[in-house]
Amino acid sequence: MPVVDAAWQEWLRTNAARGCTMESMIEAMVQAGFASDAAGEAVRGAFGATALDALPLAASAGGVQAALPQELQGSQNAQAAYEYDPGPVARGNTIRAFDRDVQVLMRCERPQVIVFGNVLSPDECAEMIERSRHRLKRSTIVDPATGREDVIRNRTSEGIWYQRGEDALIERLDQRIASLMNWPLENGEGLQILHYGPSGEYRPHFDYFPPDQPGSAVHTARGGQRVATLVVYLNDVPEGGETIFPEAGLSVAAQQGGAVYFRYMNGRRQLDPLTLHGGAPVLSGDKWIMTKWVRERPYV
Ligand code: PD2
Ligand code: ZN
Repeated sequence: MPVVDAAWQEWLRTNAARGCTMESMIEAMVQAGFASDAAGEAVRGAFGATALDALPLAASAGGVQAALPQELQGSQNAQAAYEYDPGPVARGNTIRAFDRDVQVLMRCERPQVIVFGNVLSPDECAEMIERSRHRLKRSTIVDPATGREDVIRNRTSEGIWYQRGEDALIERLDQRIASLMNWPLENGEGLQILHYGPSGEYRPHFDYFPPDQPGSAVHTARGGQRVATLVVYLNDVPEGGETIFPEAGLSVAAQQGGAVYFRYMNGRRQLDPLTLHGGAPVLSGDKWIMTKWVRERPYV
């Protein structure tokens, strides 16, 4: 069984500060191999053991936080329930995305998640891997308190950013993705390529910037809040490496050219806590992904 070492303590602190529910954190730790009582103890410790010890651990989603006094509720539960308004992605089982027909393989309404096939061709995937392979740098994570990018063990991957439209291939992919996500091209961040080696993972997190954290303002100053994410899989991962949504009990396998889309900000600017997600540990082979995050306003 894993132990609550410095990396796990950091994970507990960061996710408690980001407004994750206790249940989602316990579930993530159990998925990572902890016994449920050990996970419960660690999570309760992160939320402040003395105040919470008296409270029962409810089994249903949101139960623990719903039972808390107002002053102890996480930022997500203190707000009105997230309203699932219609997302921007086109209906249908095949979507014409700029220059390519993309297959819709699965749609989930709560949270809003769509799994696609055939977003990139095998040649395009190979080209993005090859041009990135020798330029990778260890990935960072945003410290919610300061907004600084730090290397931490919650995210064991290496990555590289491409400027929007920086050459013909990137421009074509940016256009295809903007068309698929049905969101203005200029609201997109540059494409990011990430590589995870054996046992590499990205523990559950939110892609949006927590509004109640002082560090978020640094990031939202340009383009506003993140609205949705598209993760494209550039290779088949033989075992592990799924994109997981622990609150929703969803897991998406990494298959070359496929992608997972999820939307977490609605038209009322609410943020959806059910989009807690992570990259499960790679159990064999390695994993390459390409990520597009889109903002509420032009990202210039
Ligand atoms: O590697 C993934 O599957 C993954 C999962 C969740 C990547 C990210 N989030 C991310 O880069 O934000
Ligand atoms: Zn993410």
